[in-house]
Amino acid sequence: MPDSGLLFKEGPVIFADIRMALFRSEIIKDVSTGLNASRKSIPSKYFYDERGSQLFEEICSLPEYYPTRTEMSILKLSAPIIMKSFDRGDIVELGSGANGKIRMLLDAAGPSRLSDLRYIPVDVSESALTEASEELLKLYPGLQILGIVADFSMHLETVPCDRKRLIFFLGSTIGNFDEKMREEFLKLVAATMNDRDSFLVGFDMLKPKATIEAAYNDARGVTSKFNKNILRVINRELNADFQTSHFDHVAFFNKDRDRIEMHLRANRNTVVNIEDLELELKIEKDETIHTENSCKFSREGVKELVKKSGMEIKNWYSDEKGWFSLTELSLA
Ligand code: AVJ
Repeated sequence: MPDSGLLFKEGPVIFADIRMALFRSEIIKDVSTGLNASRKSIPSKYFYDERGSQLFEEICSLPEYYPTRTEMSILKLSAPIIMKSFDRGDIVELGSGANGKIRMLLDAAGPSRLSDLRYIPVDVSESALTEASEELLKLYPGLQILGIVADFSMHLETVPCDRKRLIFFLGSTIGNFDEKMREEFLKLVAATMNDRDSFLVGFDMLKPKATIEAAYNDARGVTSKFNKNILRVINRELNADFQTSHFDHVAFFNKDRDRIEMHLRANRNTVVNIEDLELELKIEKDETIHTENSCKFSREGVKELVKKSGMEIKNWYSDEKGWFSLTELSLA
């Protein structure tokens, strides 16, 4: 990884890293706001360092974690329809991670259209981007890839929009935003779209509470490791000394707000030093640090959100149980 310059090349893939310069001031601001508050929190985007991204990939193949499998099955069936009239354009994926969902689209395009397509993954995790891109190039030689290391919620303007685009926002990552941010984010994306573009958004739908809670409390404890990893990120980035064993993973469905909440709950009184914030944090037994919200949606909720954002639903793809939805949006 280069430490200066924004553009770099790894083999045939071009990367633009716009995150580096801003990362430090962002994490300082976010963590100090979150941990100085009376109800402590850390933004969920800090889960995804190299280890966190790997743990998330592990979560995706857990038997309890239904969203990935379900969304994949929907993508597989809908990809031929989505790709039907799409050629010579860019496939943008916001928060692409490493799980290669985009393969379904590339497979549906077929080898003859591949060289006219460009894949633009945008992710905060450089390691996830590099790995995913290398993997894709092996499978689809000739595919052009422009990887953008960025927090897509802040730096949408770095994504090219000079060609026809399919923009993917999968995995129900939209569920990590609160209501206000969801609407704002959709509006931001809409503002970068042309009439010919489509925006494909994955929504995890409401379903029995036990099913949802199991997905965030897996038997093997991978989600627990993933949750605690955020403390290791803070330790490394801000010279802190959180002891992960002093915290327990807690995840439950908040029925009033239709969301899974993840917290880290102190299992004893503990003192944490965060050197770079010059902060000595006293955390009492049973106090929690809120690390993630993952909202679950109703069909009505999705429709309302889309309407408010100035877009319309062109297609709605779902699995037979209605557990997950992939909506294809366009400008209204
Ligand atoms: C990819 C962010 C949507 O909320 O389900 C998985 C992250 N957190 N297990 C989700 C996650 C705990 C995931 N998102």
